[in-house]
This record gives sequence, structure tokens and C-alpha cells, in this order.
Amino acid sequence: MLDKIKEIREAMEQELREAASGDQLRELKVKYLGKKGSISELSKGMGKLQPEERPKAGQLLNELRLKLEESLSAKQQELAEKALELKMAQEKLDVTLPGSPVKLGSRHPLTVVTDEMKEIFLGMGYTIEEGPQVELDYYNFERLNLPADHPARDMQDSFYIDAKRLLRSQTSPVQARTMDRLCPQPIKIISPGAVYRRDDDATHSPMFHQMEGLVVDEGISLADLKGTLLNFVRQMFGEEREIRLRPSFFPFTEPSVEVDISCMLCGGKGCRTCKDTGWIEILGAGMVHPHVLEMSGYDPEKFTGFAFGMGVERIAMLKYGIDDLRVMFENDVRFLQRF
Ligand code: 2NM
Repeated sequence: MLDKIKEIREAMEQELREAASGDQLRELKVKYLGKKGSISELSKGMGKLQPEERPKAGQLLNELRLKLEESLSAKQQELAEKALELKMAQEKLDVTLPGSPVKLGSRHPLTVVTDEMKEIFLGMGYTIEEGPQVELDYYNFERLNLPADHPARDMQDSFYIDAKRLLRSQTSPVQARTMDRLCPQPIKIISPGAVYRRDDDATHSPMFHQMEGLVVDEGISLADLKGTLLNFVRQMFGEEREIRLRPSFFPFTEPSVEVDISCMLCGGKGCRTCKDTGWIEILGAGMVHPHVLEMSGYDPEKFTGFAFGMGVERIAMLKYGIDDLRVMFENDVRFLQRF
């Protein structure tokens, strides 16, 4: 029995030294410690020993079992360490290598300009109003004093959805809706947003953006309009800018004006952008027509108001010196990266 134990012990130690994988270790464990393993088999043979031999043999067998369990776990740890070392050597990272640059997107110039315009008017105490892009012709035309036979109502010029609805051709219907909602309170709003017209060339897109403004209160005058626009223009294009108002006509304002700014490229001397006039047209405006006020319930004897409207694309093109509107909607990354 003792010889047998010694024999098994030596074989086991040899095999343990030679084991090179987790699988082999598991096999050894089964071979020696399993139910039918060598050590178990020896234990079963204990009964056949002389009683005085049993304690010694039992002790040796126990030692053998413990020794094997210890060696197995030591060997297992050793193998795991080796595997990790190998893995780390193979997967060596050079953290000093230069990084590859991450491409960042940027805001679209129209977003940049729209935000800037909003900030300027918010700073003057305006609030922002939005409304539906699919609009009733009643709000888009009728409420802005455009009678049924007005040329701007031509089917050829707008995108009609059905007999009564169309894609709004301006943001003024937002202002008519706001007047309905707030009358008889005073109003001070801007309405930025997309508008739609059947146009498509280097200076016209079927979808573009407008920002209109509306102020209604007692005692509002054309001088308030002029001061407001001068303030806006100087914040947007520089403190040196001047404005000039020329008489014009819109069905929804009376009187109506077109507003020019002194050319920011030549400072007024004359250049290609201002066609040698020194002035660039940037927006339309006027005093809200008494009938437009009346249709929302405001008493035009008591309330007056001014309104203005400008194209966001046009402002952006002037600000960034862009001469073709279409680049705004082509999404060419080389163009967008400039902003
Ligand atoms: C413009 C020019 C002049 C305008 C008028 C109104 C309303 F609803 F109050 F009557 N909203 N916007 C207006 C006035 C718009 O765009 C060139």
C-alpha cells in the first residue's frame, strides 16, 4: 500500500510538471481525485489493510489528496498568469501613437443666422411664435388683406394641398393667429420659419425661411419701426451700418416701406454686391393695415402696429458673402465646413 502511494505520488508529480493547459489539469483532477480516480480506488483498498497499518496509510492518502489539490490550483494559477502575459505581449498598445482626428459636424449657416436673429429680437423684448406650415388660405391670404383676385393668390405661385389649404407662402399667418389669440392685449413677437413658393433658380428656392416681426400697442409709430430695424441691422451687420426707407406697397401694411442697408462690402462707395448704389435691400415693412388689425378685433382708432419681414437666406448670404442660394440646400460638406 505504501509503495503504491509512493508510486502514484511520483507519477502524479511528473504529470503535473508536464501539464501545459487547463484541460490537462482537469484531466489530472479526474484521474486522481475523481470518483473512480487512483486516490479513491486506494481509499477503497484501506479495508484490506491490517488495522495497525490503517492510520499511517490514511494519513498518507490524505496528504496526497491535499498535496494534489494544492498543486493543481497552483499550477492553474501559473497557467493563467502565463496566458495573460502572452495575451498582453500580443496585444501591446502604443499609447504614444498620435490619435486619428474625430470629424466634428457644424451648425448650418441658416441655423447660425436664425439663432443670431432670434437673440437680437429677444434682447429687444420680443417673444417667438410659431404656427402650422400647412395653413388655411384664409389665414395665409384673406386675413392679410389679399383679396381673392390678388395675383399672389394664383395657384401658379403657391403649393395648394386642396381648395382651402396650402403650404404657407409667408409667416404672416402666424401673426394673424397670434392677434386673434391675444386681442386686446399688446403684442411683440417674431415668427421665424420655413415658407414655400413655386420658384426655383439661383436666387429663389421653393422652400426658404422668413422671420417676420409684429408689434401692436397704443401709440406705435413708424419711428418705432425705424429705430427697431436700425438697432437690428447694426447688431447683425456692424455698428457703422445705416438704413434707408423707401416707399413701397404691401396689401397688409399702410404705409409700406422697403428697407436698404448701407453696403457692408464697400461701406457705401459702390461695388458689385450693391450694384454701385451703396445700398442693399434687406427687408420689407410697414404700419399694419387698419383692416388687418380690425379683422382680429383690435380697434384701429386705439391700436396701431408695425410689421416687418425678411428672408433668412438673404441675410445669411449677405453676412457670409454667398452669391448662390442653392448652396444652402445642397449639403455639400465643403460648404458646410466653412461655418
Ligand atoms: C413683410 C413686410 C411687411 C407683415 C405684416 C404682418 C401682419 F400680419 F401683421 F399684417 N405680418 N408681417 C409684413 C409686413 C411682412 O414681409 C416682407
